[in-house]
Amino acid sequence: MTRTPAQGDGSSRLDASQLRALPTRVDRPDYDLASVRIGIVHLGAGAFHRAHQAPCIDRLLASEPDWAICAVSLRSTEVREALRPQDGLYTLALQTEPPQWRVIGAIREVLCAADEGAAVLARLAGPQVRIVTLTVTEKGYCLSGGELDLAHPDIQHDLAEAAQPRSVIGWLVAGLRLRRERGLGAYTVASCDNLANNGRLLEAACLRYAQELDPDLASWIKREASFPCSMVDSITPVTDAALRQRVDDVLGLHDAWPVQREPFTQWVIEDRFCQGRPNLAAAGVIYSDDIAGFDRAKLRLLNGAHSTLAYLGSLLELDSVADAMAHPPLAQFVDRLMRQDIQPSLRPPAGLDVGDYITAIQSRFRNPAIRHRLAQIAWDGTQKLPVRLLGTVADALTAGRPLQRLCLAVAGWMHFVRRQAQAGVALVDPMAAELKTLGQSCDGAPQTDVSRFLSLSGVYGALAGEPRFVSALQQAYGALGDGSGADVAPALLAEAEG
Ligand code: CS2
Repeated sequence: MTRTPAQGDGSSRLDASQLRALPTRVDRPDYDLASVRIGIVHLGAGAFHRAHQAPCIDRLLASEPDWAICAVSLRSTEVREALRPQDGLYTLALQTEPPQWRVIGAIREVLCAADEGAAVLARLAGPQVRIVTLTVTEKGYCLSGGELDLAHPDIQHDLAEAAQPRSVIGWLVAGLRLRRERGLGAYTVASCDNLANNGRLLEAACLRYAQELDPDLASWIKREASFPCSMVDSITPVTDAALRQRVDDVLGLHDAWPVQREPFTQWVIEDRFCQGRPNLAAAGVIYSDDIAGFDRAKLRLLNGAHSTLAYLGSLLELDSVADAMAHPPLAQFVDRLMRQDIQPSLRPPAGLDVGDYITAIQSRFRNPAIRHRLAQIAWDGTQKLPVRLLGTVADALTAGRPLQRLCLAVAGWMHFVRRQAQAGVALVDPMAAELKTLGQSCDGAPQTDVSRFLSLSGVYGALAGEPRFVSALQQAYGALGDGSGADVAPALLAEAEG
């Protein structure tokens, strides 16, 4: 796209003073930035929050000015460096054809907990803050086998230095502790991460940690705070150079960190807010008492299929989700996996037609306007596998349903890890060091390789001792041969047609 003089030369930075002069095709806040107040602290200021929850809140601020956001990165200073000079503003690109552009103003403050801990604590314990939301990914919860891992180095650190925590759990409880000391009410802690039962898991983790610090504090949190469960959905590829360039061209200004997402977005949440909430429904949020029904369907179908495409697609040397969906054996395999293996394990909420839901997910995966890299989805397999695939495996075992397609997906991850480790490619995973050693020690023999992986007890749990699972996994691992495209494609075809 070429720049026109009317759009400026892209050398000035997006900030509040530029809002009025933005090109008309760029949507912008319909409220005065200076007159809204911070009522939400968000932990984990990554692209997903900025593409999903923040735009929702942005829609509400004109009528409910008390709910602007303070976005906190726990470790990295990058988001702060990008957004603070821009008065918290950034561009959201909705990837339709043509894209829709929107400057979001809901984030009125950006902090980094690593070097602005006092400011973060002051916000958390400020009387006007009533909700803390979080997107810190599965690993941010410091869980092992679904419970708080007290041996986790960050939790160990926080238990010793509770006023200067590092972990999400440590920050949430430090804020609550100070509020209690100040005679303020607790806040609602709303997890927006891809974990089944996310609110309950988080509540249990916070209570466990607080119990170690001070049992009275734990009782107070249990009584006063609330931890609604939620299901969040919107495909949000990482920001790439093409997006940055396009945004600068459209704005005629430089935006240091725009974000993008597909047009579809969903946020379903339990209506359990201990200190009130904005009218989220006015921004399209659904309140439901049956989050489990929604999140199981989403995590197992969408995320389970995503991870399957990521590992098997990477072995086939494909690059994006749309490329993987254009690969007939892989697309057919995933369709069967979703309809025949995952669908029977769901308890869909009233009104959800699972067949239509699957069709809609596959068409979102095919969206040609979005380039969602398989490498991004492949991150953090040790955290994602249990939530996305292994629960379905466990249910299939109990119900006596076939396991071979599900095991092919799980074995795809094993081959992926083995090949990356042996090629010297770094894995992005909290267990990367362990996976590297494990992958390097594999020799391609199904029995021994599979038993090496099954020793990752935090990943497989009790499944590692299930003979039917172990033998189906060995078979699937063997069927994928050496994990090269030449071996993977026929294995998929056999399962897609068999
Ligand atoms: C993806 C998710 O990166 C991943 O692992 O599966 O981020 C997915 O795009 C979102 O959950 C969609 O809501």
